[in-house]
Amino acid sequence: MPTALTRSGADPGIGQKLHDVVVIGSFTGRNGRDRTEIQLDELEELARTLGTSVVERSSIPVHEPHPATFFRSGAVDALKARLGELGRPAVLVNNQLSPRQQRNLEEAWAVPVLDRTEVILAIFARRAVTAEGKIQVEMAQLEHLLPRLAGGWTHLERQRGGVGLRGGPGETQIEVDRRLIRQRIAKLRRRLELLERQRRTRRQARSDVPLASCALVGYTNAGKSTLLNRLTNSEVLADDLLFATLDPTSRLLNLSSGRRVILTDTVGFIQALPTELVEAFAATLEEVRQAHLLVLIVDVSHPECRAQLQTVLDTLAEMECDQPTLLVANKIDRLDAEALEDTVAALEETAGCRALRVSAKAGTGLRELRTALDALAGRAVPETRANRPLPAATGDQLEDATGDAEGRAAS
Ligand SMILES: Nc1nc2c(ncn2[C@@H]2O[C@H](COP(=O)(O)OP(=O)(O)OP(=O)(O)O)[C@@H](O)[C@H]2O)c(=O)[nH]1
Ligand SMILES: [Mg+2]
Repeated sequence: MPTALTRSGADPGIGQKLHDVVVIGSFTGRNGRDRTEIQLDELEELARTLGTSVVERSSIPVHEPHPATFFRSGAVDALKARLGELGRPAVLVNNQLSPRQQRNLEEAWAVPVLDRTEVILAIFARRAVTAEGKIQVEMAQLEHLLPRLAGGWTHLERQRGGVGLRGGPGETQIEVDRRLIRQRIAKLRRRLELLERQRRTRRQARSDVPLASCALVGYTNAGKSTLLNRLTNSEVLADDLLFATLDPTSRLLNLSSGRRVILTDTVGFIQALPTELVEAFAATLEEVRQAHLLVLIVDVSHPECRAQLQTVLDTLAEMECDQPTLLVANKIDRLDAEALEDTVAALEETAGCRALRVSAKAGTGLRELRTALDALAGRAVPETRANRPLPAATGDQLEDATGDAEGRAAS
């Protein structure tokens, strides 16, 4: 069912609804064009994830962004005519637009214009399930909205019929809106801090039981949730959509030595993750930072898998994550032997380590993955009475009967 998209994404049903969209990107030089086309593929995927239908895409040469409209006036006029022919679909722009550029383009084209950050924010708003997830998304949206409140373009007015609480004499509606938004952000931050304290307590309770914790990380749609489900017989939502997972989910995984580890599925990474989101999702990302081990999953069948791996490595470096990491080349069922060799070699070169070949869907390579995890977990967390592996034979039996024994652990 195609769902409507609003500018903020927070209130589907209020504000402008988008069904058909045009995606636009800019490029400089010939090589730049190829890069832009790849990014537009991803923007189309994001649009599809939102339930909108992409009716056209175009890449426009931009040598120097125009301060007022990003694109040159010739291109703005040409697009205006084309948008008219297409029945005025909304426009998704791959570039980060300044509030002024965005406003001017909306006025020139008389259609909603969303930049990439807003598209991602709207998807996150759709996906958020837990209280923490919802607060994090709302905070990110308000942070994004704040600089965009300007004369004649107040989102609050448009979306919620204005806030209508004028303060002291001389305070304009925009100033009131800004003040109210700041207050709301402060309130959300306090609530988030409370939830973060609870999360910390849960994490503390887990670390009292000295089990190794392992976070599944990777580009969005790499197969993290599918792998978690496979390994622990769980039913976390796994779907061919970007950002199917927002909230971290943890499961207990029994390994064949009898050692147990806590496996946590996390939100996927994407290139140029909006800074508003990185800040708002600090608590969620903390799960990754705190894990003893990482399993870094790459979709080998994606044409951009090497660049995606690089994005994940860069993001982990920015987050100052330097835990022992297993590199997993996933979806090997989708490549022939030769292509697989080349791709895995390229990934290993990028990461500077060997990769395990896995198909989370078909269940290939999981034994090797479990063995590698087992060894790494043994090194990461010192053995105590509480976490000592059971004798191997018992461990095997456990593994055979893992079905319900594993799973449903700490969350
Ligand atoms: N062919 C094939 N498809 C796979 C494999 N692993 C996962 N998929 C598919 O890839 C898609 C994405 O899988 P998810 O497990 O949701 O990916 P994710 O990394 O959790 O994605 P986000 O939560 O959106 O970041 C789904 O349609 C899966 O069925 C695999 O080994 N082979
Ligand atoms: Mg997922």
